[in-house]
Amino acid sequence: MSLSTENTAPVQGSHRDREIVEAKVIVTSPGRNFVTLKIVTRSGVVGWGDATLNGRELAVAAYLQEHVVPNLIGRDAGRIEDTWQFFYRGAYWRRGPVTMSAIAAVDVALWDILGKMAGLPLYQLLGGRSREGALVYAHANGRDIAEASDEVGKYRELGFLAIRAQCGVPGVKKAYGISTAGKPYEPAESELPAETVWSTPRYLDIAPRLFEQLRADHGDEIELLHDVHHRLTPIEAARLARSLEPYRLFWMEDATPAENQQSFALIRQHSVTPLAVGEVFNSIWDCKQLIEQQLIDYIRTTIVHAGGITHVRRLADFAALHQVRTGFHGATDLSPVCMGAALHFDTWVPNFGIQEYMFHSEQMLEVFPRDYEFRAGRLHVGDSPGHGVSMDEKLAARYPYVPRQLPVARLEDGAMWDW
Ligand code: CS2
Ligand code: MG
Repeated sequence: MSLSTENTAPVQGSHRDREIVEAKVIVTSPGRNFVTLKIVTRSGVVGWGDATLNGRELAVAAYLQEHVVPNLIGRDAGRIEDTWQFFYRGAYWRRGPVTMSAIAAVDVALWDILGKMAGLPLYQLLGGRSREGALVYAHANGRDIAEASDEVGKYRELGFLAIRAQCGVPGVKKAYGISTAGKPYEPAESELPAETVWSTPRYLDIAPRLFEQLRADHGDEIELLHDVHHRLTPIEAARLARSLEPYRLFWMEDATPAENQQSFALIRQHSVTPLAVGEVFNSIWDCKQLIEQQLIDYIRTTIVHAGGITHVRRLADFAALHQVRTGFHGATDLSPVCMGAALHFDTWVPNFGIQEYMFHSEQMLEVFPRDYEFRAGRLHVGDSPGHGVSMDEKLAARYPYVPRQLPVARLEDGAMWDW
C-alpha cells in the first residue's frame, strides 16, 4: 500500500494556516478521463477530490474552473459545511450532476485536508470503524451465458464473495456491460455516442436463464447481482424481478428509470427480489420517496456525483431510518480518489450494504497512489490521514484529455431508448 507523500503532519491549524491559497483542476486520461480537484492551504496541506462525470468531464472541469475555484481562494478549509452550503445555495441553479459533482470534489478535498490537519483517517472523523473491511462486488461479463459463468468462476477464485453478472443478448449487437473480447469494459468508447440497438423481449428471455445456469455452476452461497441499467418499464421490471426470485439475487439494479419514484411500487407489488438504484442520482431529493416508502433496499448514490461526504452522509442517515442500506456505485469512471473516500465512508456507515469494485487499471492506479487494498472479498482502507489517495501530477500531465461520450440505445424500430 503506497501512502500519499504530501504534508500529513497534524497541523493544529489557525484560520490563517487553514486559508485556501491554491485550487487546481486537473484533467487526465490514463486509459480513461478523470477530473480531479487539488486544494492547498497556506500551511501546505493538500486535499484531493474527484469530479469525474463520465462523458461530461469538461462540463464539470469548466464549472470548477470558472465558478468554484475563484470562490475558494481565501476561504477557511476547515469550514466544510459552510463551504458546502455556499456552493449549493449560492449556485441558485441548484442540483444536477454537473453542479453536484463539482461540489463533491470540493467537499471531499476539504474532508481530506481536515483528516491531514487532525492526523486522522477519514473514517475516524465520521465516527470510527463499524467494520473491518467493506464487502465488494466485481463485474463478471460474458458475450453468452457460458462466458459469463466462466468469468464468475474467475472472480470466485480471486476471493470475491459477491459478483455482478451480465451476459450478451442474442441478436443484440452491443448490450450494456459486455466488453469486446478480453478488454476491460469502458462504456464511453467513442468521441460521439455509439448507437446500440436494444430488444427487451430477448433480454427478458435470457436473463433468468443466465442466473439459473450460474446457480447450477456456482452454488447458492456466492452473492449474485445484476444491473438492468434502466432499460425496462415498471411492469417488465416486475416480471424480471419475479423470474429471478428462485436464484436469490443480492440485488437487481436500476430496474427502471427512476424519475418517477412511484414506479418502483409496481415492482415491489410483484416481487421480493431486492432492488438497488441511484448511481445517476445527485441529491437526496432524487430518492426521498424511494427511501421513505421502502421501495428500494439499497441506495447507490455515490460521493462523487452527490455533493460529497457532507451530503451523502445526510442521505445515508435518512436511508438508515427506513432500513435502506448503501451500495455505492464504484465503476472505473469514478476515480480512485472517489473510491478512497467511499471506502472510508463504507468503513464507518452503520447501514452499509456493499461497495461496487470495478478494477482500475495499473496505468490509472499509478497516477493515483492509494492506501486501500483487497483482502478476502473486502476492501480495507489504511490509517493514513484523510482518505488515503493522492495524485502524481507529473504522471497525470502525460495523459491529455481524450473526447469520449457514453453510448445511446434505440429500440429495433429506431425509437430512442434508455442505455
Ligand atoms: C454501471 C456503470 O457500474 C454500474 O453499475 O451502471 O458502469 C455505468 O454504466 C457507468 O458508470 C456509466 O458511466
Ligand atoms: Mg449500474
